Amino acid sequence: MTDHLPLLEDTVARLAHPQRGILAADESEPTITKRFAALGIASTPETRRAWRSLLITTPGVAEYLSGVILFEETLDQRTDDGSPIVDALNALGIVPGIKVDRRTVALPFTEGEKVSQGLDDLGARMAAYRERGLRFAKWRSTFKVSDSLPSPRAIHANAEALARYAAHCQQEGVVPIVEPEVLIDGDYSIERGAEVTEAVLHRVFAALVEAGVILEAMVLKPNMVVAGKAGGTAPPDRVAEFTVRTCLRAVPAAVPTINFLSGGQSAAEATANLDAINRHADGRAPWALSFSFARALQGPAMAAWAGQASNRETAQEAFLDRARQNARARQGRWTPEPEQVS
Ligand code: 5MM
Repeated sequence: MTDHLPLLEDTVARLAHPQRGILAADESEPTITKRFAALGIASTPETRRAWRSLLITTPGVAEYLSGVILFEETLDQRTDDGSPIVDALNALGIVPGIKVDRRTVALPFTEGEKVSQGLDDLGARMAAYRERGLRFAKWRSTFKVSDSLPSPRAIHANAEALARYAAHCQQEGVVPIVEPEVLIDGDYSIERGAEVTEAVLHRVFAALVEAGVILEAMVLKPNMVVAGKAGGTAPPDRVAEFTVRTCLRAVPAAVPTINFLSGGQSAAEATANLDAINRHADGRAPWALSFSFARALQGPAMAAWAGQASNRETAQEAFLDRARQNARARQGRWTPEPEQVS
């Protein structure tokens, strides 16, 4: 049990805000470097700071964001006007959080499957994060799909790690975002994506319950159920049908909010699918169904920015636009933008 229940309840209620979602700005250095490199942007502490400052200081964006997940490096960085980034988020009423899993390593006796690291000293790290004003954390585990993968061994190892992480968080008054990601890579069908996602979620929730995690004080961040990238694109109504069915089968009603990752879908696809999920779930979902996107929120804005200070305003407009569209989609109230006539 934890002495921090009121804090946990307050945080999760703020994160589950009915018109908002979460921005994932927690790419580790190798990941942000890859995203920048694709656009010819150098990855340095200063370019990473400038980018993340641009995002969170976008005028009006607080209307659409309940929380922002940060990467450790950002905790010591400041916005362009000199405010510590955590303080700037708090001033905007956006809950600051932190990614705490560390690099993945190969899991022995599997076909190259991975397990996320970072459990050593996590209790102490969590207490320090709470002292710094961080109210939630995030841990991601990934699952590769083939006809025979993920193996029961990989599902079990990652579910255990997610559960131990979540328990450490709650013991220290930090809300855990639990992120089991069935990867989009591969040529699998949407039916196979549903089968794997359901198996993973069942095992993750069994581990969370065994570890004593308070389901009412967590956020689930899963993949939407889609076909593999090389398996053809399923239309939004199919994605919605399989995603809602899978969640109804595997996610306890005590969980307040499910915030999907975008996982390599285009920004437009992720929004259309989130909207379809909310429309399909209307009246039968016990949880909020929102977003915790990185690429699907940041992608168009990062391309517009291209590392140039002179593009800052255009990039902020693009970011605000994605945030606004996803906030509509998380209410099932999104309408596609009319085609631009040139
Ligand atoms: C799946 O990645 C998470 C959501 O991002 P997308 O919406 O782009 O799929 C994201 O929060 C991710 O966990 C972080 O960017 C950290 O990733 P790395 O690869 O750096 O651990």
